[in-house]
Amino acid sequence: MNPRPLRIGITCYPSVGGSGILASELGAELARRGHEVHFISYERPFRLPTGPRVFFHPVQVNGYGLFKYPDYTLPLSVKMAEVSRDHSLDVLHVHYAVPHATAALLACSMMPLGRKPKVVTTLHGTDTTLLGRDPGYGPAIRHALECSDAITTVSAFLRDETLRLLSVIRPIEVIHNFFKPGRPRRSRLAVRRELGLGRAAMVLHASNLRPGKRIDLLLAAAARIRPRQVFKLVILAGDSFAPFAADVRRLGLTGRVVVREKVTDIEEYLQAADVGLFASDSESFCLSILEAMCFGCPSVSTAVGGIPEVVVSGESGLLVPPDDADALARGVESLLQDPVRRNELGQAARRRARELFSADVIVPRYEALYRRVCELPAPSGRKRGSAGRKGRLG
Ligand code: GMT
Repeated sequence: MNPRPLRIGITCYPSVGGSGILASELGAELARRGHEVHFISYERPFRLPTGPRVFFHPVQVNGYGLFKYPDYTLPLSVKMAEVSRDHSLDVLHVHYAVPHATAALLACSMMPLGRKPKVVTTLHGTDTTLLGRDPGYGPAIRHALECSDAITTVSAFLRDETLRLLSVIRPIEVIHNFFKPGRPRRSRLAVRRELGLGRAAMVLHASNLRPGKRIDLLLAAAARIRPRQVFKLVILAGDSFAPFAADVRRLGLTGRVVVREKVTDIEEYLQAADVGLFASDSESFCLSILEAMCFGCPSVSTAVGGIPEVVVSGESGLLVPPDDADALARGVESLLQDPVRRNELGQAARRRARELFSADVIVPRYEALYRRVCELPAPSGRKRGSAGRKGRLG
């Protein structure tokens, strides 16, 4: 007998950012698998598709005159409790601990006994590595984690950092991120034409441009790639690129850097990319590298945080030490000069993405986790708590 579908509440940051993208994709995949998914946030997540069994519940934030800072946590918790009650949610799955995990616990304490949903908290990165160190946040994050019914992290690196920085004594399950590429609507040629690439190779960077992405280092590396005329750096920016325009001019990169801001049809650009370039100084996973891998595009990246779990250097991409513009530039040059090797790394990257970080591998792990915390039977043919393949790295 097939077990009943689940009713899952998901809260994430709806703005451009890996945690919101992952949460949206997960919600869409869960709905496709027959579950009912309720997104609760201040805005509809930007990559959340419309479709059956996907609902969005906006949280209204009021700026009362008395408040110097508007409060989001309380109205979020009230909305979480309301949706949990009205839709008999089994699980509240919060992405990024602050303030979502605290709001979920508060919501549960507003619910009558026997009707409280289980709380699953997924840590994505700076909720541990930055806020976890902050004495104004750390104790509240630790408390929320200790009180969650399950904790997951998107990499083993982030699990270890969470144990180290927050001294959490609960088990933490590593469930890596996944990406399910959509079908590009335009051809590779049409996109290359739009970008004005001519015969140049396309070096791709996609990020929200936050300080940790080290756009300064990225541009410095691009300025050292020789010969210059063989490539263009295409930056898919989740935020305004204007603050970096002067650096582009100063480094003599005008005409070599093409920027597209707030792109939603990312697949169109990914299919056209030859090499990814990432200069981050901290990254729990780096979803953008995985997105490129799915299109057979190998990346040159700094070997920081969880990135070595995503890319095996020399096999499915190239990793170089952090803060080293020369090493990044040499890495890109080596792949531009050797299309055969570039293609081999790209194919290996695509295989690795499919085998370890695809929706078919990762989503069943979340389903199994939900059923486990809810003490519901697993689908027949699978052992309880072990649904889905455990990734080699899991
Ligand atoms: O933690 C953050 O800085 C925000 C977050 C986001 O929403 O973009 O990024 C993190 O989560 C992504 C999805 O799991 C990961 O791919 C990013 O590596 C991670 N960022 C950091 O760890 C700095």
